[in-house]
Formats: sequence, C-alpha cells, structure tokens
Amino acid sequence: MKKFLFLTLFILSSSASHVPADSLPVAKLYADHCATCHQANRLGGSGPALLPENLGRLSKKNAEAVIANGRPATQMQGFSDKLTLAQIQSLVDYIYTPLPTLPVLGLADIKATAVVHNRLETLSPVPIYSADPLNLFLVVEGGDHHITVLDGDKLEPLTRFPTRFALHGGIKYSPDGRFAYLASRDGWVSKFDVYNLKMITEIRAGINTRNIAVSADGNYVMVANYLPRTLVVLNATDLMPLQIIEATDDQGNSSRVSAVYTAPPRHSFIAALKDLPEVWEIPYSPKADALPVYQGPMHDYRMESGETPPVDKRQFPVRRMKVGGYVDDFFFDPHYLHLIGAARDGGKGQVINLVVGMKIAEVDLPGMPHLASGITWNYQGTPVLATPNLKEGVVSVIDMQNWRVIKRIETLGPGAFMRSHTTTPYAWVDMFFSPQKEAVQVIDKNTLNVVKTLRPAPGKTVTHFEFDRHGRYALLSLYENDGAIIVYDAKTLEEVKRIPMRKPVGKYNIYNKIRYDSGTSH
Ligand code: DHE
Repeated sequence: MKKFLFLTLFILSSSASHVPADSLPVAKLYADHCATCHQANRLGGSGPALLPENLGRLSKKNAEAVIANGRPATQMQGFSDKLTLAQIQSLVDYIYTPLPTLPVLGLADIKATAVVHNRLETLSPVPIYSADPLNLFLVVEGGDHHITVLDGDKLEPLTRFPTRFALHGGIKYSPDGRFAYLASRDGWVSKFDVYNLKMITEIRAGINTRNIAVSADGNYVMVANYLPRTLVVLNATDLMPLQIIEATDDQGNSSRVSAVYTAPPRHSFIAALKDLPEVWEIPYSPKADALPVYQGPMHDYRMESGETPPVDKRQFPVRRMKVGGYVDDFFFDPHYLHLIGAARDGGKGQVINLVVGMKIAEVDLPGMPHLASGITWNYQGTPVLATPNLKEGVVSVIDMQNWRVIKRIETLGPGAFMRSHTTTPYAWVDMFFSPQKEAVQVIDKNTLNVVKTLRPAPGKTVTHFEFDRHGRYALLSLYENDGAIIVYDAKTLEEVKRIPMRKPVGKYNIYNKIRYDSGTSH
C-alpha cells in the first residue's frame, strides 16, 4: 500500500515537473498561488474575494500590476518572480469571470450558521475574577488566531481562547463592557462574555466582511460587508439577524461597504460605500429623530432643499448623503457632527457635515491617510485630529475648526496605527509599512515634535498601541510569531515588561473603548 502511494506521488510530481509552466491550466495556477488567501471558491479568506463584483474599481491592467508587484499596505505579495506575464494575464481573466451563481446570504442562510456555545442564563452575572473588569485588554494574536485576555493592572494574562480565522478591525464592546464582539474577514461575528471568559454565540453574516459596530445602546451589531454587498443588522443579545440592507444607490447600482461605525450622540450607525459616492446614516432609535441641529449658517438639508425625505418604513431606514467622492476610510470629530473621509486611491480628504448631509470642506491629505486610526486632542485650545499615513512617512495634524493642516510631522516611514490617552502628553505612531518597521516614534502633543524613537527588537516588526484605562502603561505589539506585548511606562517611556504572544496585532482596553477616549480608536 505504502509502495503504491509512493509510486503515485512520484508519477504525479514527476509528470507535473514536465509540464511547461505557461501551459499549466489557470485553475491550477490559481490553486497553487492564490487559493491560500482568497480561497478555492474565490469567495475570499484572509485576502479579499476575487470576483468581478469585488474588482469594480480595478482595471485589468492594474490587476496585472497588483499580481506582479503586490499591493502596498496589504498582505498581497508580488508574483513576478514566480509567474510569467502570460500566466498573470490568464489569472486576471480567470478572476474577472463571473461565478456561475453569485453567493446569496439571506436571513435564513445567516440564521442557519448560528453556533450557540453557552447560554447566558447559566453564567455568572458578575465577573468570576478579582481583576478590574474595565481595565482588561483583549489582545488579538494573529499568529495562531487566538485572543488573550490581559489584566491591565497586574499585566498578566487571565485566559487565552481560539477565535475564528483572521479577525480584523477593532474589537467592539457592549456599553457596560461585559461583552466583546469580534469580526473575522470571512464574515464570522462572535460574542464573548468578558465576565465569565466564555464564548456565547457566533454567526456568519458575510462572506467578505470589513468590520462591525455596536450601537451605543448596546442593542444592535451592524456588519459591513464587501460580499455580499450588504449591511446586516444583528440583535446584539443572540446575534440573530434582524435586517439585511442591500448596499445600492437609488438606480440599483451596488457597492461594497467600506466600513461602519456607531455615532453615539446621533443614535445611529454611519457607513461609507466603496463603489458609490455616498455615506449612509442608519438610525437605530427613535431618539435619533431629535438629531443635534447645527448652529451655524446652514440648516438641516431637508429644510434647505424644501424636500420631504421619502418615508422609509423599514426598522432601520437609510439616510443617504451624496458626497463628493468615494470614502474608503473615515473618522469623526468628537461630537459626531462631522465625518472626515478619504479614498485609498489618493486625492483630497473631504469633510461631511452630518447634519446638513453634505461636503463642507476639503482637507489636504497627501498619500494614503489612515483615518480609521486617527486620534484627537486639544492643541493650544484647538481640537486637532492626527492621522498616520499608509504611504508616506508623515502624521498630518488637522485643525478641526477650519480643517486646515497645522503640521505634517515627519516620521521615519509610512505607518498604520496611532494612539494616545487623555492623561498622557504623548502620541505613539508606528512605521508598519516602511523598512523602518522595527521602530516606533513618540510625538509630544504640545509641541507636535517627535521626542523619542524606540527600537525594542531590532530587525523585528512592532505595531499598534493601546493604553490601560488610567494611562499608566502603553502597550505595543511585537508582531512576530514568537512575539510579545511590550509594556512601557507611559511617563518615562521606559520598558516595564514583555508578555509572550503569537504575532499580536490589535489590543483593546475595555474602559478606553466604551468611554470613546479621544486617544483610542472607536
Ligand atoms: Fe485593517 C482596523 C481597513 C489591512 C490590522 N482596518 C481597520 C479598519 C478598517 C481597516 C476600515 C477599522 C475597522 C474597525 O476598527 O472597526 N485594513 C484595512 C484595509 O483596507 C487594509 C489596508 C487592507 C485590507 O486587507 O483590508 C487593512 N489591517 C490591515 C492589515 O494588514 C493589518 C495590519 C493586519 C491584519 O490583521 O489584517 C490590519 N486593521 C488592523 C487592526 C485594526 C484595523 C489591528 C484595528 C485598529 C484599532 O486600533 O481599532
């Protein structure tokens, strides 16, 4: 039997080596080079789905260039050393060929994926440990798809548990901090009980998911999908789907959803569409009818145009804001009156006033700003927004009263993440997308100068920061398979401790997240 297996393997491998590379069938090329990240069925995994519907903004020529040279600021590597031009072209044709049937994920399909791990009524209503439940961090370990729950006072792990493959985006918490909601790139949403350190339930609400948001009243989870092109509203209690919102304009053109966030004072979710120049507001509470009224010279857009918006009878109606361009990445001012958005393919950032529902200013943002990682603070009495840049070694600091760039702070290279805390004078920025990714830089929020460069592990990648609830410690990820969380004293900037982890990515302090601390991501 063993002999037979060996012979079969030998014949297969030796016959494969005699096939000229150019004549390999495209399906085999796809299986060999693309399927690991994009899945055999092309519906996406850690990489996006490779379907014509998902590639609407990418010409075939650009797709060839991406396969040959990779895509900056993503995990897509270049294949020019492994594939001939003819092979790359055949792969491009292959991925631009529609699937015989488009995946549908209706309410019933989503419901059918639900997995209940633990019933809430069997669990303790109070934390089962003595640590401060609001000063815990959930640390995402991408190396082996786990989460470590870290005590933010003792700086010791409380537990570690496996997650779905490739979590992405910030972890979101219920308003009281008891439940954590996680999203994976392939659409799984998981609800974890932080008091009992147990998984409650999971459901697959997308095929290629961008991120999730939790309503400020804790009642709903909104899922933003690339595929299918939908937003899905889940009941936050049991994750059962309540409504699927197709991401289409009023002509029926569809779009991927770039991302969704909760806007607490507006009692609404805000979502941006990747393929349509629209930003959507989706109120989830009758309180949203009393939206804050802008006090300046403009009026609510409905009054200004004299039009009565069509009555949308769905439970989660959509208010469409037609804006001046595509919005891939965005951020809010502290009162959620404005959204600052930018497209990944460059150009200027735009400021959308959420009350009047239109663009009111442009922001001069070079390269590829990473607005989702922006933070705010008060600089000389003025609220400012600072954003790292995925393509240039610069942190742009923007005056949020007149939307002018106050300063471009030069850093050692393009970075992904930035963090601070209300109690610290410093903001930390990484160099994740640069050859200098072993370094992080510390910026003085009062002078807007880089005051320190740290290289905690020469030659290794460090990224993503978070502070404990009191702002005493700054935690940094040593983003390696045998990596660690490196803890710094936030005042002295000296290293305090290393906690071994498997390629830690993001870490999220419960208190900072539920209080929407100006130094953290929302
Ligand atoms: Fe992210 C957040 C988009 C690649 C790690 N990333 C986000 C968010 C968006 C986004 C819209 C905000 C969602 C939220 O928090 O709810 N990310 C994108 C991209 O478009 C991009 C460039 C390409 C892609 O593949 O989607 C991208 N991101 C990455 C990575 O390669 C990173 C470094 C590693 C990984 O695991 O995928 C990565 N993204 C993160 C992290 C956050 C994130 C850790 C949460 C940051 C936070 O502090 O909240």
